[in-house]
Amino acid sequence: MNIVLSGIKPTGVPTLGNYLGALKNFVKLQNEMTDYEFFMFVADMHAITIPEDPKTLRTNIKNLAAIYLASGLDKDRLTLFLQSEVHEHLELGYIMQSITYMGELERMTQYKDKVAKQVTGVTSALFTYPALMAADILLYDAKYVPVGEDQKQHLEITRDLGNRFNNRFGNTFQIPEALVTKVGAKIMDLQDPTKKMSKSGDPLDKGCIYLLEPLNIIKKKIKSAVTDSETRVYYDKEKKPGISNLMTIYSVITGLNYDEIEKKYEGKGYGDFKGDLAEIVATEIGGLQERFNAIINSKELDEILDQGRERAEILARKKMLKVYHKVGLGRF
Ligand code: ATP
Ligand code: LTN
Repeated sequence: MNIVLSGIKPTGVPTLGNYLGALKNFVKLQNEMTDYEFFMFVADMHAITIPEDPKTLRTNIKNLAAIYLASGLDKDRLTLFLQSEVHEHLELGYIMQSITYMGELERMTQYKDKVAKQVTGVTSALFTYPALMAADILLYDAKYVPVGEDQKQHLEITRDLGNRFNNRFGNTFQIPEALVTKVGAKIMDLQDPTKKMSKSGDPLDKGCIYLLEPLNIIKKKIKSAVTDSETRVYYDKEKKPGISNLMTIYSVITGLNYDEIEKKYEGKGYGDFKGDLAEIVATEIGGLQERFNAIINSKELDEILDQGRERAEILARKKMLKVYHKVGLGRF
């Protein structure tokens, strides 16, 4: 059976950007692609590429696993697991590093952005991160990888590495494809719509909506989102990035396209639009929070993660035996 796979790092509390750009899309695909197997993991090994407090990390890991389920994924058709519990990710990550060139890694924009922000203490794991990400995907022969736009470059390097390995050692990996949605692939910060809404930014950022924060705060953040001085609601990403970003959020949640939203708000101002959007987002996130609260301290969450690990391990072990053999490692 073909596999659709994705992962999110447990750095900070997931945002509305993660939900609309990745999680919601994943749920939609799961409902549509009934003859595919779905793998979703918590990319905890990726989280420690930047300094993380152990206690906070553990909480974030558990919360993220519960958020996956609360966002509407069907647990009966899902293999949900923690990256750190399936050791083969690191094994294959190292093999991938052995065929990755320094120059390729130096070109990665996510790395360059993080380095630009961090200045000191940049780790070698942050630099080699794309090799581990390639391993996450190739290990299971995933066919499709739904991600936001920011991850497209990492998918490209994954494809390059898969092809390189196949050419050098013989056919071993399926070459994956990124699945990026047209609308919602990049939700911007509500206070600075030129910047991606990001969970590892400033936790007090008024422009970032966190999935687990109180609904009244979420509403307030939407109502105080930065917009231009015009009042007519219409989409123009270049000239009106603020209102266009809000329209994207509106569109992904309600399913209305930009034209339909423009019509709906003809003759009305930003105030009406923002007020409605605040309610729409609060209802959507409110539902997620209810499901989250029901699952976060249940035994079920642990059971689902155990089953997920077992299923993932079977495929991962089999693939690694093949890889070691192809590369010439071990005593054969
Ligand atoms: P960090 O800030 O820690 O780098 P992040 O918020 O960018 O994290 P990731 O763990 O890197 O989140 O991403 C998880 C998934 O969410 C990826 O598929 C990514 O493309 C998607 N995603 C992240 N931020 C956004 C956003 N603002 N809009 C749409 N999709 C997003
Ligand atoms: N690098 C991704 C998270 C991630 C991922 C993956 C996504 C790690 N491994 C494998 C899809 C498939 C990120 O920063 N969003």
